Amino acid sequence: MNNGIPAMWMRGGTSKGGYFLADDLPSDPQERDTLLLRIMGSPDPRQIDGLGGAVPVTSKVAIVCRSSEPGIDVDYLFLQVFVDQALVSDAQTCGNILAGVGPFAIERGLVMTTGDETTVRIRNTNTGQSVSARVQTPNGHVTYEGASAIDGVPGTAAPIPLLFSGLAGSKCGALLPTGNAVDVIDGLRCSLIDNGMPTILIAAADQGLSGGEAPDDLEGNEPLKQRLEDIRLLAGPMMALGDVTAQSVPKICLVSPPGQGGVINTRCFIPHSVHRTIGVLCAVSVATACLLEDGPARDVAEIRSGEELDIEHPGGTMSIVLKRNNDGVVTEAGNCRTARKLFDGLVFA
Ligand code: NQM
Repeated sequence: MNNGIPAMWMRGGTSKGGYFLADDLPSDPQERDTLLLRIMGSPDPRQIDGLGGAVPVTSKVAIVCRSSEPGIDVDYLFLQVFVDQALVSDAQTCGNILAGVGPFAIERGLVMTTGDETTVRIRNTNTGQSVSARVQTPNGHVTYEGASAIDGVPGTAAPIPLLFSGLAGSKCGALLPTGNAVDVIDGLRCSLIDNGMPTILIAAADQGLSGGEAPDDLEGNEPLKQRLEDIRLLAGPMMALGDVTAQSVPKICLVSPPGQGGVINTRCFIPHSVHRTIGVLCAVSVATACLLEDGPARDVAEIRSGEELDIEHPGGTMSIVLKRNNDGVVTEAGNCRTARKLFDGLVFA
């Protein structure tokens, strides 16, 4: 390992992290995690001795290999490397880092291009869900340049449309793990939902908030953070996640009426720092909660006709397309991301 480990650093959506071929990392999970902590510089709030960016969304890892699953090109394992704890968790996936998986798989020769656009079929091994990613490949090469903008990232880049299926109950076994659209936890109305990301929805108004607060203000509100963590720890077993003290799921999302023409406004705790935008699958779970018959999201959502739901967040809006069957059940979800190759080389541990 002293000779360096092949790694590609990429921005995927509004996240950033290291992309590795599975064969380039130790197969023993404990050995692998020790190495990844060292590469990221964790535990340390500044990650000064590593490549992590000192916040959860820049301390992420994708491990990719060819898939043995029929109809799937590559398997993607997502790992969250905690910033200030010696913890690496596979308990969640990440739809933002996912945006880089298709380009990475093509760049590493795991998938051949098929024309100006190449569809990469990806299985997320954290959850078993599958997703197809459409990557721009003019002249047989991945291009990162293009005209698509996503809120939370300056400038424009090539679009990478993602289409997810089989999301319901990704970690909790059911879309509504308690069977209810609303549960009351310690006197607070919550929706516990998992359409790709285990998420607890709480009305911002129930915490005496407008929902438009800046992430730094929410992060500085210690009584609020403690209250939300208490709720999260109670919700973990109810969501079939067990003791979630050392897990990055469930996320907590404060919801409020939209203010920018979207469907709903959000502030997400992931789970202890506040997201500057929103996770892709967290947004899918929030969008799905807007369509439930009851709950904090439904109470404030302004649903318009059509399949597209714009989820407002501190950095703008994220558009989620939900496809429903004749019974109104969400069967597929779509979102467009972008990605950028930042660095390809060897990382030393
Ligand atoms: O929900 C952050 C992110 C995410 C997760 C987090 C994500 C998703 O924005 O799909 O992308 O919730 O830890 O990178």
